[in-house]
Amino acid sequence: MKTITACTMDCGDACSLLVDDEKRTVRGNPKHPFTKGFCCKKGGRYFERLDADERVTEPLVRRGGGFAPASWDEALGLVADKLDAARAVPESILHVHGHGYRGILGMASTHFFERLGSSTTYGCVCDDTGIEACLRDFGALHHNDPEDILNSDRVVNWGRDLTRSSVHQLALLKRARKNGTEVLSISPGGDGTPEFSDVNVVIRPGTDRFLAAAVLKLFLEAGDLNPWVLTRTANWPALRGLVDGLKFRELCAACEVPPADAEMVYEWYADRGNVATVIGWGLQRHVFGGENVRFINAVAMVSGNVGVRGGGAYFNISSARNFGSWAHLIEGGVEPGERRRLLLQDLGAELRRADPPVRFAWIDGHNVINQVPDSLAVADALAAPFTVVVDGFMNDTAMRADVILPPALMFERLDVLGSCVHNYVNLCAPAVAPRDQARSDFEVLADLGSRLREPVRLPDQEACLREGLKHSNVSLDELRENGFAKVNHPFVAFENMVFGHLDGLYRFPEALHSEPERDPDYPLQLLTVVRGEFLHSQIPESEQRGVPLVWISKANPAYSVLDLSADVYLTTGLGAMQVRVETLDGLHPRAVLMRRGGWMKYGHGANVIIRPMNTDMAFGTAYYSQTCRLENR
Ligand SMILES: Nc1nc2c(c(=O)[nH]1)N[C@H]1C(S)=C(S)[C@@H](COP(=O)(O)OP(=O)(O)OC[C@H]3O[C@@H](n4cnc5c(=O)[nH]c(N)nc54)[C@H](O)[C@@H]3O)O[C@H]1N2
Ligand SMILES: Nc1nc2c(c(=O)[nH]1)N[C@H]1C(S)=C(S)[C@@H](COP(=O)(O)OP(=O)(O)OC[C@H]3O[C@@H](n4cnc5c(=O)[nH]c(N)nc54)[C@H](O)[C@@H]3O)O[C@H]1N2
Ligand SMILES: [Mo]
Repeated sequence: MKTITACTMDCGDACSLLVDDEKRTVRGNPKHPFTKGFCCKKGGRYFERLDADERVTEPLVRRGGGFAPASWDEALGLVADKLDAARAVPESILHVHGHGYRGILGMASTHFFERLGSSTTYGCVCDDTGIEACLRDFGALHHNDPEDILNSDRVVNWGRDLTRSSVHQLALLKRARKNGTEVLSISPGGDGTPEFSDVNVVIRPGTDRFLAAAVLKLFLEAGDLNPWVLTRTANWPALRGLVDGLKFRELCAACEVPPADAEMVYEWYADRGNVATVIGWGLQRHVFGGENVRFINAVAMVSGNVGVRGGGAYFNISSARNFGSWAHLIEGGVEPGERRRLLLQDLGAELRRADPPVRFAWIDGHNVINQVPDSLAVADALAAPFTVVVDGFMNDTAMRADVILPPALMFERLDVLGSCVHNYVNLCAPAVAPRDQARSDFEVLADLGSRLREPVRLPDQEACLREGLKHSNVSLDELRENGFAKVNHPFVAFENMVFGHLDGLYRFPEALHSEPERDPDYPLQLLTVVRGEFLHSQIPESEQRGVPLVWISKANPAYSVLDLSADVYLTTGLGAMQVRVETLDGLHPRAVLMRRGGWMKYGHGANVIIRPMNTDMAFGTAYYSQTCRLENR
């Protein structure tokens, strides 16, 4: 039987899918206006993950040096006892939830642990830096409908590798190009952007704000600014004063973009017609990532391309924006209030410092040891508490748990979810039975809650879904009928230049920070970017054998001195890992490119040598500001 269901992976495309339970095949739903009948490799091959030999499909409890299978009754009984004991000091309980699964029901663990008054995390490993930047500028998180890119005369893509991160946006852009839309991409190179771009500009990683400021400088010098646009801003004089004081050549030098290229970017924005600005997530994973996004938004604004068809600045929308909370339907536990929060991207040190110490940790949908900086510190610190990991794979986090609980994965469980790119909401209907003993996270928590000495009772799933959808124009019945529905949002965001701030005006950034000096001991910069075939660390173990690969340009200063036939090490202030080096044309000479998500247990975990560093906004993680060197030893 074919079921209309949807992908719940952490990806903006949020595909509507047709799953055949007998043939165990996945296809894009042809009726879905965004998914249009195709899906990416990760989704298309998901049965390989569901059926993998290496999948954990029964509860496992640590005994001695290893794990022993246990019944749910035994495993949850043990967990309930530990949780009951820890509840005397609610802060000694820690909940860590990642990006492994999303949805209305996917909020269950967040709400459940809030009712226990547990500690939780703050800060972000993904996109909050850019989101905060957009909130400061626009006052709200909206962008034009993705289909509006078809109305653009030109697209300036600041660092989004659509060939890997979004096959459907890529398809839209290809359609636009057939109709004459031109695309200019700005990135450190070595990515898939040339496949969909007419022109590529190579930039020093982390420095887009200087290129954007150089473009603003040229707008000021040309002097033909749109007065209407400026009246829609609260602080134009501050930005003008700032940019007046900057020198075009120095700005170009700071981002290592030739002045002629910066002039070209200016012309792309200044010419007749509408320009859409696409902003990737990579450029906000730097210490001044937020400022990078704000200066790019400023270019979109000053050039008159915000609030118009064919224009707009696309960073993100919130995938949860169409849903209300159902947390108030839970019975038992404490009323939601202030909680202790540990900084996610420095979790190792935060756990070491925590007072009262964490005695019980629940980790779900997050290969946290692998994905946050200083993986070894996180692994060490998680050895002390009783740790429950809800995951279907024996990854770097699960292998250090005291109890592993096997979740039903996508296609095996129900949920409703949205997208951070488009405005459709999808029903993720169960299309196959959960394998072996796997149970949905929701059911696991409902069962656990009822076993506690003072129970915490989750409502039934249907009630949660209906409550979650209450404030949207979408009903659960409609979703059951079609598999998806579009939520009403304006096609053009901030039309007539009315912004989300109370006064309706736009806000420019008022400071431009210099890039930190290059460290002579670590003159290169490590970019740990997404890989096309897999999501984050959800990589089959068989793909992780041997020494991990990094790429550099032949113009990289390390290239001429390295002996590539001998062992090569990628070294940072935190440690070293052995790598293989290949060359890649077009990559910035100081960049070392690595595809992220490989596991520490195979020597592929880049976060072992990445230091916790904050970005400038929302406690984001500055992974890409990690400096490094390559050496033979
Ligand atoms: N196949 C696949 N798709 C995914 C994911 C996945 O793991 N696999 N993950 C999903 C998630 S959660 C996310 S957040 C997104 C990430 O999607 P992207 O933003 O596309 O990718 P990142 O790897 O985060 O960022 C790397 C990109 O940013 C560019 N870049 C890096 N630094 C800079 C800079 O300073 N300036 C400029 N201009 N460009 C820079 C790099 O050239 C690279 O193309 O992808 C989503 N989609
Ligand atoms: N070095 C470096 N590290 C990075 C980044 C970087 O740029 N550089 N980028 C970061 C980014 S953008 C992100 S979004 C994060 C992602 O980091 P994570 O949120 O840790 O993402 P995954 O590695 O995909 O791990 C998710 C886990 O959830 C599990 N899972 C899947 N479905 C379910 C389910 O239904 N229930 C449960 N309980 N578990 C499930 C999967 O098996 C997987 O082990 O990583 C960040 N890490
Ligand atoms: Mo992400």
